[in-house]
Amino acid sequence: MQLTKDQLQTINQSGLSRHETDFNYLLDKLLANGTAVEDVITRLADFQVAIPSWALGAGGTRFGRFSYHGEPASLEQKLDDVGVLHALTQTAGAVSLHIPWDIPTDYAAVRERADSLGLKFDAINSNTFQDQHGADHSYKHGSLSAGEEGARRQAIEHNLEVVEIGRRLGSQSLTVWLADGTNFPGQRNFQRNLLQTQDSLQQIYAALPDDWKLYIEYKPYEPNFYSTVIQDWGTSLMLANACGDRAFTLVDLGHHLPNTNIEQIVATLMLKGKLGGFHFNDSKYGDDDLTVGSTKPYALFLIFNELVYGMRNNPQNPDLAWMIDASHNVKDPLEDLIQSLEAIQIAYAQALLVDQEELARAQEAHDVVRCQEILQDAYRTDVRPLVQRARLSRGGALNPLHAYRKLEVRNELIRERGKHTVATGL
Ligand code: AOS
Ligand code: ZN
Ligand code: ZN
Repeated sequence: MQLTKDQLQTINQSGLSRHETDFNYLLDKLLANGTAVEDVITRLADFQVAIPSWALGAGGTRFGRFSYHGEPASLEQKLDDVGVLHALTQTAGAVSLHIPWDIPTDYAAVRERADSLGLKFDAINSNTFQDQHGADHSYKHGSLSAGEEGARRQAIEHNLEVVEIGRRLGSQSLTVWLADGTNFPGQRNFQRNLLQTQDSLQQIYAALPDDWKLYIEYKPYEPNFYSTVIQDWGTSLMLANACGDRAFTLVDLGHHLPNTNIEQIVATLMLKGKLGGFHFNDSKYGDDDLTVGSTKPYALFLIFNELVYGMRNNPQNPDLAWMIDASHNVKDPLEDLIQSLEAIQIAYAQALLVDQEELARAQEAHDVVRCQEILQDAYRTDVRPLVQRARLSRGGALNPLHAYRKLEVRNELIRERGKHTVATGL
């Protein structure tokens, strides 16, 4: 299924006059504050977030999975779903694949399909957290950190194959997330595991094409519950430094122990030019992978505030690879992703409204009260008309969720693909 701009324009009609009123009201206020409104809208319109191929079907937990209807069964169908998201939101202009779940059979056809939908291939993901059918070695006791040379070699080679697949699709970065770790004290040797991991990553890094980047994701626990080899941003940064200039740390919002100050991690990494990528989601307890902005929208705003500061002031940090890493157990995956994209755009817009110069002056004067007021003024602004404006400027939907329902996208997908579908992936 493919949505056309004409279809969206027709649906947009009924909401346009309301939008104009809301937009002009906000415009008045922002212009009085000296905000460069056009610039904010351009930045919002340019901001593109990758959709991971594994988030398009229903997720699940180890206790069960409740499937959704009309889920994509092939890589082509996954691209179509991202195409729908992009047509509606104009913010999902990239897809992040996962190998072995998404191995293309016809590369040219896949590239062409993505092209016609306006999609780029962002970071590609390897998988050494599951044993693959017919594999010679098991990852039960580690992959890139494994003591057994055979398992470690197999894991390194898998990553190189993933790079080759990504290269043929036009992707330019590899994300490595390792489940490697232990469940019990004493189970394995911390130092040896870390050294093996460093050596494996260096081998992968050495084989990357010159224009590729390596993103190293960290996570404190799960699936292992006593220790994880790459447990935090410090370990990731250390490994990235041991690899070289094109290796970076990747921050997944759910990969922190409760109350960790993620915005400060972002600031530190950007200052060092080592923040490479970002996985958005939200959580209450752990790596819950819930809809972005559903639980802690203010935290998301504070993170974006540091990202905006970094993007303006840290030329040493490269452009970031943005991705949503979420899982959907009780919602329509596409509706959930639309909500996540909207939450990201809202937080970004709010952060763009922060008057950085005034904040710096208030900080200098130790006016703590004023500092808080400046941040919260921006956070409490209803920026949705700006987000809508950015979307309209690219031919998207005024209200993506409303359009999605009005066009009965899910019913159409069920008609095309059937009711009993199982998406590949997590
Ligand atoms: C796992 O917890 C990580 O968030 C990964 O980024 C990702 O979900 C996984 O690699 C899926 O392939
Ligand atoms: Zn992640
Ligand atoms: Zn995760």
